[in-house]
Amino acid sequence: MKLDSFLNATDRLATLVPELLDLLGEKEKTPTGWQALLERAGALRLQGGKLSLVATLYGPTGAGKSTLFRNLTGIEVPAGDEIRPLSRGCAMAVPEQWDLPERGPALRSVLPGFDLRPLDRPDRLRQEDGQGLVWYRSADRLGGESRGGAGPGAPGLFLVDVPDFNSLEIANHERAERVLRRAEVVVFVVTGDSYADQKVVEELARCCQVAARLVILITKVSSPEKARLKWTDLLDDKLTRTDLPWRAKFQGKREDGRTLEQFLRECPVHAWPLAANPGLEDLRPVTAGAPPLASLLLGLDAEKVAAEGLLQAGASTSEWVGQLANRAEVARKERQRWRAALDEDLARAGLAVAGHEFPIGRTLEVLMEESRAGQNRVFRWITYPFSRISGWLQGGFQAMTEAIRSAISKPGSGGELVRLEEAERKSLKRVAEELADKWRDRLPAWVGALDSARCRQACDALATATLPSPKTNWEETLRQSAREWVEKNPTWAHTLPVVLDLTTVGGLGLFVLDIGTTGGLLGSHVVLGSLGAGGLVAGGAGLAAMLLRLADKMHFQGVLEEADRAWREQRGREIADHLRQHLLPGLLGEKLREADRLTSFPMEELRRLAAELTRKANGES
Ligand SMILES: Nc1nc2c(ncn2[C@@H]2O[C@H](COP(=O)(O)OP(=O)(O)O)[C@@H](O)[C@H]2O)c(=O)[nH]1
Ligand SMILES: [Mg+2]
Repeated sequence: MKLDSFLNATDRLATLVPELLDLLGEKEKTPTGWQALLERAGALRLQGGKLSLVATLYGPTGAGKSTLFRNLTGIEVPAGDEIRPLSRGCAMAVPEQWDLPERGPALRSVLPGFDLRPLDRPDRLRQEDGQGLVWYRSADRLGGESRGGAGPGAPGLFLVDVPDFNSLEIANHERAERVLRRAEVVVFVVTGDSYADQKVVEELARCCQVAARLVILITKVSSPEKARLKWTDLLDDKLTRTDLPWRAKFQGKREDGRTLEQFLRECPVHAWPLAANPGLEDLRPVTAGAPPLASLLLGLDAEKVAAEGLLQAGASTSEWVGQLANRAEVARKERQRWRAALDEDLARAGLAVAGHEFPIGRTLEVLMEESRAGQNRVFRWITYPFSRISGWLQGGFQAMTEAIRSAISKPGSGGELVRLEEAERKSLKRVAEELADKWRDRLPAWVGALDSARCRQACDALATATLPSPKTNWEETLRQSAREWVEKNPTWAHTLPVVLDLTTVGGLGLFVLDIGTTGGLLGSHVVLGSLGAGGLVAGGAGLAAMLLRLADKMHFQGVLEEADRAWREQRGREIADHLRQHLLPGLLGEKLREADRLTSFPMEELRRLAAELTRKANGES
């Protein structure tokens, strides 16, 4: 197998997968196969060429694991008919001389990440201890068979007795599973009474998923034949019935393409009949022609089995990572929809702010600039007798000039004419609060809650941010339309700068009309015409009304419409951007970064790496 590419894929996944799980908020325990992959790949890297195998006993409490361990290794671990569970620690039999201090580093390279300590007293194993603590002692023989050639360079077999997976002491389950993840070989020990227990069958499925080799040992039966009958009942009845959920658990594929069920059917089965003082001589294979348990363990080809262990963990991970990527893609779409909805809200908020104001200052300035330019250009010869402008129109011009002049001279007086910045700060405060309220009420579950203190802080940050000054692009539209008006209405264009005496008003351009609603100038005041000729001032107070009536009279409503539209479009966008930059981060900053990271997450790479963990990708069949 192409070991390098396999290990490199594992390394990269070790970075990507936890990040993705974090982004998805998946905090549950990761599957055994994934953890097994990390454990085994780590061990393989450290061990270099000479591979050792880890074999674990695994089974429910009282099944006889420790009794078997004692019999195989001669190491006096606590075992027997006592208060359950009996042991809480893990005991490991190491090949002879592997317990020498100078072999510490080599030993640690077989079980990287475990806390390995020499087993000085058997009762160590009764005490509560941390995860990953393994007590070891050397055993020169296994079941009376010499380990043979166990020199410093030879591969070793490390046999581990672990606590149970089914007692009330839940920490025991984790201790046992931790060793299971590392172990290539599993001896599943179960009594004849408990072979059909739910927890037992679930753990059996887990072993089929991660172990390279699995051996079944059925204890406390009256005869090997009884063990065989029970095992057949499990395989042919319990695990195949379509009305029970167990069948489905064994239909997943192993790295070589077999289903877990097929694999289980091909595992060697041994029986250890009931005895007052059980010895290894009573332990025999149920499967015809199978070697004794100890020879079976000692006869394993370390290279081959270690590679299978790695590939098996890889295959089970590959499938899981594929599913993870599927979930991530669904979540990514969700995040993108959420992002788009936020953008829509911001755009609407921007338009609401811009629609509250009409840039009267710049509009009048541009109108007059273009009128004057027109006079110089083409209408020089036109003289429009000022005296022929109707009285009410003159009055209107005067009233408007006066209103503007007085509003400008008393800034902040609360009238319709306000400085752009002042109008916008007020509107921004309102829309920011509305947005925060809306978002707080409708946050997707994965964003979590948004507390009011945070909303307040974000709104404060927005209030202190410098407002962007409007770009002048919209004025081009305005100017174009003003120019057309001048061409079509030379007489009015000639009159406008003369009668609307704003030359003495400074800084007019900075002022906007505060329209009072969000609909824009024309959305809120289109009552032109119906007001009749009651005079510019009489038909409704206010600059907006005056301006509209003047426009009606002088036919420049089109210019106002264009100015209004172009302004709202441009300023709306600018304000939306401003909110995006100064309100959004305070409210949802890290959630947005997470959503963006998920959006840009290298999903294709993830899928490719997952595929690289399979035998197929490694060029084997
Ligand atoms: N292993 C084994 N134990 C047996 C058998 N018959 C009775 N026992 C008793 O079952 C108990 C098994 O306990 P232990 O080995 O501590 O179980 P563990 O919790 O799996 O480690 C011991 O008291 C054995 O003496 C048998 O056929 N095989
Ligand atoms: Mg035990």
